[in-house]
Amino acid sequence: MQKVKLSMKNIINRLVILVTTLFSLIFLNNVSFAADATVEMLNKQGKESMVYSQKIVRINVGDKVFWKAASKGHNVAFIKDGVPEGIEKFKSKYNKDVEFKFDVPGIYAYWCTPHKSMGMIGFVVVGDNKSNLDAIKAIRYTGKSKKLAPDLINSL
Ligand SMILES: [Cu+2]
Repeated sequence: MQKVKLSMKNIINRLVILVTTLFSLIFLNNVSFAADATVEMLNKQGKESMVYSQKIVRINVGDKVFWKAASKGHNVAFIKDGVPEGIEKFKSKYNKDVEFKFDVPGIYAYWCTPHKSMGMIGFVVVGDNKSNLDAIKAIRYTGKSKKLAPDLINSL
């Protein structure tokens, strides 16, 4: 009986070590610059509705962001004057997964076209470059997004 208990304890201990190792590997990967990032478009996350799963994403130059259409009725649209100079207009289709490769450093502000005044806004910071921060601050948000934007922009 005692022996069985001990070996069970052993197995559990080994499992704990394994899980902890896996967790720290995943965690460390996220803390250092992730190669790519995934953002989910959601109807609900916690107490928030109409929301991107991550409001701020930091990536390296040349990295891709993947937006997953986890809920229906959303898209990703770069905000006019909310992206580095020379970046073309970008607007994805509703209900579709979409990916964008960020080759120019700077801040990219985007929103969901039908929910842009409901707080469905997001930012991508590429190459830790905030040279267009003034332009980002000048974006005219409306509704709930107007309340959310200042804190987000301050934490870019
Ligand atoms: Cu939306």
